[in-house]
Amino acid sequence: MPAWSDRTPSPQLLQMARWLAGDFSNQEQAWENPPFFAQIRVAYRPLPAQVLGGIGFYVEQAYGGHLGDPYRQAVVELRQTDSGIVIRNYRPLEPERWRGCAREQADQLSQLKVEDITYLSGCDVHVQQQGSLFVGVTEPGQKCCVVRKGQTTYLQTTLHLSESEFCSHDQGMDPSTHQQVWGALAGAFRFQKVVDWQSELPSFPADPALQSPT
Ligand code: CYC
Repeated sequence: MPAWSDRTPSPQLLQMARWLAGDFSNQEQAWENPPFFAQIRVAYRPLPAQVLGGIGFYVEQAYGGHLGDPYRQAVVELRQTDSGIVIRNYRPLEPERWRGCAREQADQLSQLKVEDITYLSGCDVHVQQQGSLFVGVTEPGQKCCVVRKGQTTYLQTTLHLSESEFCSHDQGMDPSTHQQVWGALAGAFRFQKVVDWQSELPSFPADPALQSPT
């Protein structure tokens, strides 16, 4: 059993968490291609270690200029498995209560409990490291159900994360025709980090076998 199996994250998981921790903007892309890409901000705020017992983030997605009114709030948890990294997706039961916690009210995230969020089954993102890139896709099975404007869809998302960019492409697909119903039509959103929060990631004790007794 590797030393990082439960409490201590693997070096790979920590690397991914450091790259993800921050406030991202696609301003460059929005300027280059205004009809297709609205300006969006995505914040991945590290959660204190005790909230999920590992590495997690509180997420807010909002249109630029409307940061106080996010259109999506989520909690994600990074877990190492034998076959790679898995991102588990959760939704806050009372989103209003946590609004603003990605930025100004981040101190309140220490109050977050597992009882405040619900796990979205079928929505895990499976991640593989490919050189200096983490590549993720929704788990197989087309089970990540998203109802939008009364229409049931399944989510198909892809993620590319490097030190300098976070790219994601969320598409809602029709369960019978497999045609895209919602989401970007012109490819992935391309985000650059505008604020870095990696120093807020919880620190984990080194392998106890390497520590001298106190
Ligand atoms: C939904 N986006 C979702 C969902 C997931 C992700 C799992 C479905 C569950 C939910 O509603 O929370 C995406 N999860 C991810 C990604 C990762 C992950 C990318 C890797 C870290 O773990 N999404 C974008 C664009 C924007 C967008 C910037 C425009 C298309 O990346 C929108 N995502 C968006 C919307 C929904 C969504 C509108 C549906 C929310 C709803 O209506 O319920």
